[in-house]
Amino acid sequence: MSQRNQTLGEFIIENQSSFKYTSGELSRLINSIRLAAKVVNHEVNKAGLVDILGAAGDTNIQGENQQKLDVYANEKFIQTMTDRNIVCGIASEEEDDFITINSKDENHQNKYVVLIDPLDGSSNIDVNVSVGTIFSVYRRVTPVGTPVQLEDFLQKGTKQVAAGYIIYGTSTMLVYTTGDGVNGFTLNPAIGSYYLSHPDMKFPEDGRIYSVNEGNYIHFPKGIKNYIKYCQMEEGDRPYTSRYIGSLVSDFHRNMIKGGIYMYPKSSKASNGKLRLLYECNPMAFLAEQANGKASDGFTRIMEIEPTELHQRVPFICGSKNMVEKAEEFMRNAE
Ligand code: P6P
Repeated sequence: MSQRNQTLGEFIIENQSSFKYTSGELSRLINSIRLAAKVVNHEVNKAGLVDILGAAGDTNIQGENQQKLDVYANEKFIQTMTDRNIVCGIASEEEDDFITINSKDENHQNKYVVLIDPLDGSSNIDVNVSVGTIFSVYRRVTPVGTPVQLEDFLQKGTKQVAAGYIIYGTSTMLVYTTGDGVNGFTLNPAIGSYYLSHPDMKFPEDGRIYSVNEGNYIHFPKGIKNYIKYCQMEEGDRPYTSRYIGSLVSDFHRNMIKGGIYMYPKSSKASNGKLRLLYECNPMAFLAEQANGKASDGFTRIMEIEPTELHQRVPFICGSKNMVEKAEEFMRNAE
């Protein structure tokens, strides 16, 4: 049983035995993410003071301007996991292709791959709005000791062994699951330790918050339009409240605590939506389901979608179970 104010390190050790792949490697992986998050948090928190704002001048494979902090966060997470000889491969939103990491110890071959969005919502950085890091962990499927392959990354979300996010907000939190519930740890920046502040997090079955960019309303499918109008109706427990931060991690985190639904549907402008399946939707779906929530593309469970490309996008609806099921009902009825 986890105790409040337990440190993340104590929690990992106490729960390591409950993880079916007990080898300590996953614990070391979570620890490396914890360390990188502290380093990135330090930079995010002083972004306004140091010339680290603004685009790095390049654009990533998504065609999005790379903010310097995007590049910095990407480098820090990759370097931290590489230096600690924990994973055999990394895929990142900021990298066109996956990165192969050869073990430094021929007697120990690594078996995990990590997929990461190093700084999601980065367009919020220079307006001082919270941003986040999202990560997803799989066991490789190709032979241990051989170079990692694309198929090690193109696995269904149901195969994830761990997933989580760091939210750089009014406080910095690490929220993750290894398939045995969701726990949230808050960083005490004064001493650099994370403390278990949100044990066993759960989505309320229902909620009163809907999160969607209504600026795209006219481009949405009819089912989504009908669901948004349903949310706005004066009837029963509605109208709901619209809250959209423009940072998936922040909207998801608030909805998990208060109850709510987040939607990034497909549209006539984006035929598969905007969010990436492998390092945004799958990890958030794993967390949602572990917290009694739900995540689909409007018709199919996100974690059942068979990946075909590293940076593929999917429509994403995620949050309180009853709200997601109501949105799915509107999508089905509009077919
Ligand atoms: P839009 C950030 O770029 C992101 O990937 C999510 O964090 C966020 O919810 C969404 O895109 C915002 O996109 O098109 O509404 O600005």
